[in-house]
Amino acid sequence: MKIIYSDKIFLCNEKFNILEKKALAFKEEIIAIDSLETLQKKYPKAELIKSHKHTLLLPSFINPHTHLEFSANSYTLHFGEFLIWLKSIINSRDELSKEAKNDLILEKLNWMRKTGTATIGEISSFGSDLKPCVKASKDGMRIIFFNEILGSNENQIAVKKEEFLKRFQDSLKHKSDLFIPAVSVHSAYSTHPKLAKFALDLAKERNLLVSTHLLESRAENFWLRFAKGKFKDYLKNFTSNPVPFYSVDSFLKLFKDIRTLFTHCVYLKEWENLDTNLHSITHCAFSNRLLSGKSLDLKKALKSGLNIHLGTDGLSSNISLSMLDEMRANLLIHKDFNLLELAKKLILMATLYPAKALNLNLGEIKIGKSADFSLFEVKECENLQLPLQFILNAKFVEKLFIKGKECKF
Ligand code: MCF
Ligand code: FE
Repeated sequence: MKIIYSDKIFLCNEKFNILEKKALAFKEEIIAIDSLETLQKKYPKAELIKSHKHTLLLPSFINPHTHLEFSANSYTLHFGEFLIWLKSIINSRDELSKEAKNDLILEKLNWMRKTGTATIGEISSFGSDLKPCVKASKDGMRIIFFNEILGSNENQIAVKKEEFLKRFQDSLKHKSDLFIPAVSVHSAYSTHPKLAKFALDLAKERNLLVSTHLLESRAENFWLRFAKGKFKDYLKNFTSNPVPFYSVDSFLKLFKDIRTLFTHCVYLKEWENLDTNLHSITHCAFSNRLLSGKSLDLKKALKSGLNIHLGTDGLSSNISLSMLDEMRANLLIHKDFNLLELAKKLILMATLYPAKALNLNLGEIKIGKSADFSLFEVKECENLQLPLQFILNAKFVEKLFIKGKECKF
């Protein structure tokens, strides 16, 4: 048993309660929340963790959408419009993934932990991120490993299935509490229905989490809704008369009864066709600015009752994998919110909401939840201002705990 004291605690419950001068008693899970004195009396043998600084304790961040295999990108990929980016990533993906060796991915994983993230959802395109992700999970980081399937060529279905299955089975060998194999269907424009069905049947059969990219660009919107636009021109390079594999509705139907994280959704209109219990939206503001030319209407999205949470996407469409940087970007773009209210919401969108989306027993400081939390040094500040001031100023953790164990960086 351990006890940790903090000057301030963000519980990250819906009401966003802030505790002052309280302590947690914890093993792998949070056991009690009370004054330090009471907890020390109740658990006299517990080890006391006390910082000499003025601190804020909050659930560690969950970043449910990364692409670590593209971590070597800077200056390589082209931004400003989706198809320009897509062409550049298709041209450079082999070279970029060769550059993103084990050590670079491990460095990024470690940096994420330093910036307060204990859980990630990694979209694995090739499987070259498997080894470092497994290592990180053994060192104390929770990884949801989404094995990606994609391919549009009818003649390559069998090869693609086999290659996906091999990667999935390789990831399954490492399954543990902190390493969770899952499935990613890349997108409606890139994944043949036979491949999508194959991967989603596997997900249903094994009760796996699923992630997919949806309606992120104007080009994709035009393609799925009207079968025209820049996507059509681009696909004409490969087939004489390309047609979309799905309508928005028929794509959404594939995910019926499957716990799925839909990433981007900036052009989504069919809010009511998503399942509020199982479906959620991963909002990647920075990525949308670089690729999509449009931001998510967060007010409208939240009104739909769906779980909307934050993700950074990869360094293929961002300059940082820190959820704090992503929150700062969000503060700037969602101008139709009260700033102090938005700050609280964004912190929940990096803790409680992604935990719910991934069905994990964490993301909140509450008895019975996994002891996944971080401690940041903060300055004296009134509670009303603290969530905003924390987002504006915080960079690195003082301490990070995952399942009750302190991470060594
Ligand atoms: O989320 C962004 C933008 N949308 C789609 N895909 C990716 C993103 N960042 C990386 N990707 C990867 C994707 O997983 O890029 C490749 C896929 O492997 C595109 S290949 C059509
Ligand atoms: Fe992505």
